[in-house]
Amino acid sequence: MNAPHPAAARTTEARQSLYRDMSPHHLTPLWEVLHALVPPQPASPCVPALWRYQQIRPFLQRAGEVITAEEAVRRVLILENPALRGQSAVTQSLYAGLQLILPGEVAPSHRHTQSALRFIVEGTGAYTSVDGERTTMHPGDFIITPSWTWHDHGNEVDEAVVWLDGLDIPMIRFFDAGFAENGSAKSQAVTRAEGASFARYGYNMAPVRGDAPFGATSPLFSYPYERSREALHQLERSAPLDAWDGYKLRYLNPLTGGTPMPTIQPFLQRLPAGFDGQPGRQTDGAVYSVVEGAGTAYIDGPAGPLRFDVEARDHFVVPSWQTLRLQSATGCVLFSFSDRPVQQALGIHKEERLA
Ligand code: 1HN
Repeated sequence: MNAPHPAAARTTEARQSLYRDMSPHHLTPLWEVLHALVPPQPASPCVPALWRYQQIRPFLQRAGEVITAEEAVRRVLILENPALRGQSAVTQSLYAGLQLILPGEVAPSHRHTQSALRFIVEGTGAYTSVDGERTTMHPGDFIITPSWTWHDHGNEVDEAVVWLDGLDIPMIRFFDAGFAENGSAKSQAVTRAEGASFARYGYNMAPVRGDAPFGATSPLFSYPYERSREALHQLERSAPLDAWDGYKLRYLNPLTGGTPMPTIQPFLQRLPAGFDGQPGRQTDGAVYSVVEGAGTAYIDGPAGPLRFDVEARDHFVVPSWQTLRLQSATGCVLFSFSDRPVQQALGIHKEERLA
């Protein structure tokens, strides 16, 4: 190798000496990091990951043996992105976990700035209370805990109930904007009949007077699977199949037609038997919960192509801007959620349909 030109060597030395001298003053040269700061395209540190229910269910069982829901406050196994261990994050902006509540247990009342969704994975009959109203959980129900609303969960039936929690924890942490407090009672007082929110907002109608009770969040806090599944079923009979998504619907806030939660958009989709989807990518990384049936997710990113063969109750994450292709030989239903509403509010959401 040739020795560096003396002039070049002097320049390098002068630069290094500048960096060294100014570093104690908390100064960094942009030109050394510019490329990484504004990459030509998204370069998520996240990796695709799969949690097979059959493999992880025993850990939930063991969690149920070593700690009560009350002691834990929330007995949850966090689905951590393998590339973000220790950060309680499934993507850079989202948190996901599987929560277990056993017969007779209560997860005590509290509230926080962070918004939560629940997607019921196993068991029927536990309840969640939100703002004085209980709702009973059934597999496939999508339930919202709006920001800063009191919420507690309980199980008064004789089977274990497990659900997927999706929260905007990393986003709120990023903004340093989170508050939380504990309720004075273990379970909040019930002040409205079960179904009161559905009666007002669940039939494509809304009260003539009154404001949105939860601000930017949907006033409908339970979206029963029976209804959403029926919507997909009717869609399948009447609408053309989308070559990328199959039949895919977004849950909506009935008062606005927009996202039910300001920070998270949930979706439900059906891949009919024999579906062989086209590849696509989006800037919103997404968490998937397999509701019914089985299928295959092909995810292609910087780490190379991956294939996840999934079945009901499995969960997987697709990072931002990695290519996803879905297949199902026998048909399946998928629930998913992402930070799309935030990206759309910022005008940065991007989708690319490849073929
Ligand atoms: C929370 O309040 C729940 O209410 C679940 O069930 C998971 C993760 C972090 C912070 C709060 C719940 C949570 C959480």
